Amino acid sequence: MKLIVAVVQDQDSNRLSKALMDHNFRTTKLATTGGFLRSGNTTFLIGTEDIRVEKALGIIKENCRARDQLVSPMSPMGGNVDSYVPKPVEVEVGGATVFVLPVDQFLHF
Ligand code: 2BA
Repeated sequence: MKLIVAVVQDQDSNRLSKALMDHNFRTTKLATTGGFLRSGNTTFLIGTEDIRVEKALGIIKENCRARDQLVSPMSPMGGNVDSYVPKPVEVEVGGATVFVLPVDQFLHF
């Protein structure tokens, strides 16, 4: 058994949730925050048999897309400084960041 941990953008989370459910995957959604942008994203926990991992990854890939997001860099002094007008820079936020972990034990009481 494997645990798939997938960090996705909030905009894709409902569609992904529905697609996974339509294919009988069990999921848990966590409201999370990206360390870099400090904005909300969604983390899915998906426990599944080894033979279904590729299917789950395919569904994640199909339902999540990369988007460009503008970020205002902090001043070199840290925080906001009146004379410092930061120029926003664009970063591409990926469709999904996925980790596949082995599961030692799965208990369901
Ligand atoms: P954030 O940490 O908010 O990062 C959002 C996007 O900002 C990243 O997209 C990347 O394009 C950019 N970025 C992140 N750190 C950067 C840095 N030090 N310098 C320049 N640009 C940087 P993604 O790579 O697609 O990541 C999307 C979200 O997935 C991340 O949101 C974070 O919540 C999660 N994530 C990505 N890699 C991770 C990892 N190795 N471990 C845990 N979570 C991760």
